[in-house]
Order: sequence, then structure tokens, then C-alpha cells
Amino acid sequence: MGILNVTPDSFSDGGRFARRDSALAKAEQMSRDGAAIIDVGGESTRPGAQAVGAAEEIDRVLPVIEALCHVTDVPVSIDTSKAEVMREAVAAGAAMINDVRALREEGALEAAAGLGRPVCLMHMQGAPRTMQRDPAYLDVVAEVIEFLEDRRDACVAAGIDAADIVLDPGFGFGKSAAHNVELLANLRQLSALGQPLLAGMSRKSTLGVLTGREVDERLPASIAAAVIAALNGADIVRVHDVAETVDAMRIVAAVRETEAKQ
Ligand code: PT1
Repeated sequence: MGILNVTPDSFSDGGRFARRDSALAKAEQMSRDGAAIIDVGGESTRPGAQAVGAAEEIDRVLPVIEALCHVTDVPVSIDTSKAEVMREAVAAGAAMINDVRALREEGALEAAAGLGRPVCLMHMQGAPRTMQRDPAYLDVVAEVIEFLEDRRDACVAAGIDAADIVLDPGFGFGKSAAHNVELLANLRQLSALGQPLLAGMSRKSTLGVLTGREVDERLPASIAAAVIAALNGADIVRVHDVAETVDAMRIVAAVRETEAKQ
């Protein structure tokens, strides 16, 4: 899954057409590089980020999703927590809903159930603006599993097909570096829920803590994290650097195939 941020801080703003064209060019490159999904997001949810209104979010992502769905067959995922954005994005062609708040916002669960698209449910402790202040758990792995199981069950009760539910531990969302490492090491335990897993660690601050590297120097660490996630059961990895990660996943796949034959 290639990341396509359509937030003001991700573009040196030359206006909305420049924003749309620049996003499209990036998406087309990711699809040539082998992305299986392109994840379009108009709300920054990284630590410290401010909330954004639905109208502003729609204004950012809709032109990109519309244009993108015309020029590529790669499924587009909409990274949002808002019911209205989900509806508009799916009407414009989005194939999947990725919600870092696991459909807990008002109306989101009903909207997603009505749209009949696969959903990704992510774990987060707190809210983006404040979640890194003092993240605390008794047992981070057990608590993330319990949360995801509850949200999965709520989605099934609301009418979402269990086969359409992807789960994500939410690396970096209300978690210390040690919490994130513990989740990565124990990702296999989440497979017991029986759902596909998504992992997103690309360029995140935990990789900075572990390597001492700035955000634009975290590609090797990001690839290592993606490989470990894949070996520990992740079905989808959400990344900035698609070409490099696809190469790494080819090695994982080759080893997997050999193991399966033994
Ligand atoms: C994610 C994810 C996401 N991450 C899913 N969607 C972000 N399903 C946005 C940092 O510590 O992991 N899974 N959508 C981006 N969020 C962050 C969080 C970015 C933490 C950076 C950090 O640097």
C-alpha cells in the first residue's frame, strides 16, 4: 500500500490544481513501482496534528480520487474517519476505507456498512494531537488485540462482511518506541483473530529512536520493519517507498514459497 498524503504540509502549495497534478504523478509512479493499493489521505494523523473539517478534507481528497480512479486500475483506499468523506470517496471510486479511528466517529460505522467496501480498523490510544504525551499500557499486545477484536465484532454486528475486515495495530498511535517494538515482535498473535493484517511503520519516529536517523534517512529502517512485519504475518504494508519495499517483499515471497514446499 503506497501512501499518498494530500495535506497542505505535504505540498509546497501552488494551488489546488498543482496539488492534484502532483498527487496524480506520485500515484502513477507508485502504481508503476508495484503498489497494490494507493492510500489517499487528507487529514494528517501524525503525532501533534490538528483536526480538520469534513468540507476541507473532501476538498483535498476528492479531486485526487476522481482523477486517480480514471487513470489507474490500482485500488484506491481512503484514509479517513469521517462518514461524509467515506461516502464521497467511494462515490468517486475508492475501493477501500482505511480508518485510524476504527469506525468510532459518529455515523462512520453505519456509513462504512452501507458502502459495502473492505475496511481497515486501526488501534489508537488517545487522539493524534495528544496521543504521544504519555502512552501507557499494562500489556500493549493484549490491549491492542482486545480493542481490535471488539471493533471487528461491532463491524460484523453492523453488517460488514467479516471477510472485508483488515486489522492494524497502529504503530506510532499512542505508543512509545518500546510499545511499537513489542507489537512488531508479537504481530503473529494478532493473526489469531483470523483477519488480514496491515502494518504501517514507514519513516515513523520509532525508527528514528532506534537508529538516530532523521525522517528522510529512514528508508533502510523502514524496509527492515516492513520485512519483519511481513515475516510476522502482515498481509499489507503501508509505505512511502514503494519500489524499494516491493523488492524487499519479493525476497520475503520467495523464501515463503520455498518454505511451503519443504
Ligand atoms: C497506519 C497509518 C495510517 N499511519 C493505517 N493508516 C498513518 N491503517 C496514517 C511517527 O511516529 O499505521 N495504519 N494512516 C500516519 N501516522 C503516523 C503516526 C505518522 C506516527 C508518523 C508517526 O512519526
